[in-house]
Parts: sequence; structure tokens; C-alpha cells
Amino acid sequence: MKKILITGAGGGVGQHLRRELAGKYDIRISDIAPVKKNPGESFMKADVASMKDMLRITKGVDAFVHLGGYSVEGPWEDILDANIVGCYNAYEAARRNGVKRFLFATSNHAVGFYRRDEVIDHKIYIKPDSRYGVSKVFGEAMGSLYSDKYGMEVFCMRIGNVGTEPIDKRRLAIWISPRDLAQLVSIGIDSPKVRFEIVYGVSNNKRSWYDNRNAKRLGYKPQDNSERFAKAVLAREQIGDARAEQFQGGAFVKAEQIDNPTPVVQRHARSSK
Ligand code: 15L
Repeated sequence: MKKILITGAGGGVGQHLRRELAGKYDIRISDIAPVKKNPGESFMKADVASMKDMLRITKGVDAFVHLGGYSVEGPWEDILDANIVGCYNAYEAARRNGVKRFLFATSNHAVGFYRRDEVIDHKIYIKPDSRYGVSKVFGEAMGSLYSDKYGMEVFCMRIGNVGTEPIDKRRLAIWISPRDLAQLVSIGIDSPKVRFEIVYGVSNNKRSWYDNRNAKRLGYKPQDNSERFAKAVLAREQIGDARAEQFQGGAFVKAEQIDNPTPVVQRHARSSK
């Protein structure tokens, strides 16, 4: 049985995933605060911002599922510690301990400034919608570097929204059920085809904004489709902010947005005086 490490194990995504993967792998869980173990799991406390901690928890691991970090938009200092320093430490500790397979929980917010009338695949240019989104792009870039330079096998999942059901109209497009997430993670751990991959972590949603052919190529066959929840979700949907509604990232595109930013041309003109 493969030994896998899951960081951020106490978070919502971690809890769904651990329940679904129980018995399939030998699971080591980690988080910054104590987490209640499921049967068969072992726990190691660690702060992703500490290289010493990360070196300790990545010893003897076949695959590392890195969910740990800051999971929404937040102050730069917090994003920096948890998602930039923390993500670097995760990859680097894995490399030093010879961990061959690295699964990175990136996010739809790495590409949240694509419009909702666009269908995007794994090759499109990044368009982060927040500092959080930028930190996820950093994690993808680390994966590309560690794959090309050190031969690490890296599986980046641009996760939509994990839950037992989609919670609003935007999530009808990006929802992923726990069992589909577990299937995707298992592919990331076990597929012999993984080199450096970007896939979308979404169910088989009728309203999806993603061309997820890279995940399909690797064998992903999602079982769930948000459409069966659509009627109920749309019935309770409130009218949203017009700008947030235009983009895939939703409210993340609005956070701290200045309504009339100074055009770049003028800024340059001012600073050259
Ligand atoms: C994410 O990346 C976040 O981690 C999660 O909390 C949700 O906000 C999700 O995206 C989403 O877009 O719904």
C-alpha cells in the first residue's frame, strides 16, 4: 500500500478526501493544529512555513497531496507565509526526501479572470483574480520547475468547489463531488502517465467552463453532474454584482477592486516627471 501525506488535512477539502480515500492508501495527515484521526491514519503536526517541519513530515512518503495553506483571498503577509514560503518548502522538502509524486491543490482562481462565456483548457495563459490566485500560479510554476529540473512527477488540480452539493449558480459550473475529487487524486497518485500536469478539479458538470481533456487523457471519468441540483440552486440565487457575474472567479475578482483605476499610461507619465 502506498504511503501518502496529506497537508491541510483538517480543512473542508481534506476531510472529504480522507473519508473517500480511507483504506486505499496508508495515510499520514498533517496540519498546523491537531486533527482528529480517522481509523488507520497517522498524524504529524506541522507548519508549512517551517522547512524543518516540512522535512520531518515528508520522510518515507510515496506521494504528497499538498492541500495546506491559505484557502481564500487574504492579507499579503498571510498568503506569503502559507502559500509562497509554504509551497516552496513543500516542494523542496519533498525533493530532498526523494518523494517522487507531488499533487498540488491549485485553484480555479489561478484563472479566475477568464469570462464566463469562455471555455478554457489546461494550456491557456494564467489569469489570477487575487493574491490568493497568484499564489496558486506560483505553486503551479514550482511544479513545472521541479518536474523539468528534478524529474518530480507533478499533478496540479485547479479545484473548483468541493462539497456534497453546489451552493450557488457559479458553483454549478465548478462544483466537484467528494467521490470525483477522490478519483482525480487517485489518478494523480497512481497514473504512470503523470509528468507535469494541469487538470481541472470539477465534476462532469453540464455548465462547466473547462475543457478538461488532460484529466480525461489520464483516465478521469467523473460520476457526478451538478445539473440535478440546478433548479433548486437557481431558485434561491440572489442577483449578484455585475462584474463578479462576468468572470469565472466570481467575488474574488471584486475583492478590493478600485472602480476607476488610473490608466497605466497616465501613471507612467506622472512617474517620469
Ligand atoms: C477556492 O480556491 C477556495 O479555496 C474555496 O474556499 C472556494 O472559495 C473556491 O475556491 C471557490 O471558488 O468556490
